[in-house]
Amino acid sequence: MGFFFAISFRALALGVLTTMTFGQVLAQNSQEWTRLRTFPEIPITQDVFGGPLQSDRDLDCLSDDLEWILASQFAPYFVFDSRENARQPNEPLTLFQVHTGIIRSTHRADAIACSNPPREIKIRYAYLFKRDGGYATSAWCGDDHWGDNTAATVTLSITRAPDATRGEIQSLRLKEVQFGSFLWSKHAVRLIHRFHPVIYLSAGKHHEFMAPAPGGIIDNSPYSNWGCQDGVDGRGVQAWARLEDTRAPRGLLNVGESHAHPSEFFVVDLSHLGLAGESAWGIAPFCGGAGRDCSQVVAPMSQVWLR
Ligand SMILES: [Ca+2]
Repeated sequence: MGFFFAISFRALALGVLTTMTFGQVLAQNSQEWTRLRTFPEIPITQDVFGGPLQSDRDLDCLSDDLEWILASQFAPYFVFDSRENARQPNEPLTLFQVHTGIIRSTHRADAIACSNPPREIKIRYAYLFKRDGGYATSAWCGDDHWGDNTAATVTLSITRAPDATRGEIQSLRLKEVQFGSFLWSKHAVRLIHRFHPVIYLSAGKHHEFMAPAPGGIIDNSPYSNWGCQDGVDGRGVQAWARLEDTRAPRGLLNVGESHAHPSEFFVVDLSHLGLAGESAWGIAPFCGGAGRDCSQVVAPMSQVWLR
């Protein structure tokens, strides 16, 4: 249980949105601001999969409380460009999904329903803005519009106990970090406080990068074919992904699984979170709450999530 208490405390501590300067963060955490090559295993000392149905409302064999703890442990840290032109106070709104790939049978006893754990768990973070501000540092590229949803995915590999007979596992290890055009370990990712990927967001477009650009400008954005400039100087606002909100069901921004996300327990209607008329599982283009004025160029929220 020690592991879980420790992680819970950390999760609570990280639930606060902070805005520190680049220099402050570097000064406090310089030894941890590293380019990742290997990653320590996290030992697990109790059963993870299975458990009572009432603690697993999205029917994926993982306790919904543990989903939040895992998501908090790897929650990203955002670094904006100093020329950002569209970020509203407290943005982005970060929703999360912890996905096992299992659909739990509700017709069998608990231990049997989840007796075949997956090899990995994927955590997806979707960060939402009311507006995309366009290529803020580009002379000839615009492309601003209502609504902006972008995602990052952390994959954890699972080691099962040699004598596992039910849902016990032995440890978790970070296997992959993916966002935008980038994938660790193919590309170097930066971590803060050991576990949290740092995501650099370009000015206006909020395109994702694993490091700031030399001189603050990327001449040929990897996110378009038009030679647009992405501004990525890493000298703007910094903010933790905040996975809790008192306006959300159970106070958490968990969206659940595609096959089960009852709205008493998971985020569905985003109107309560400042995005009028939007749903975390919406099938219409995401418009950042703008309704009819939307140009409908952004993917529906339902396409953001793993299934
Ligand atoms: Ca669950």
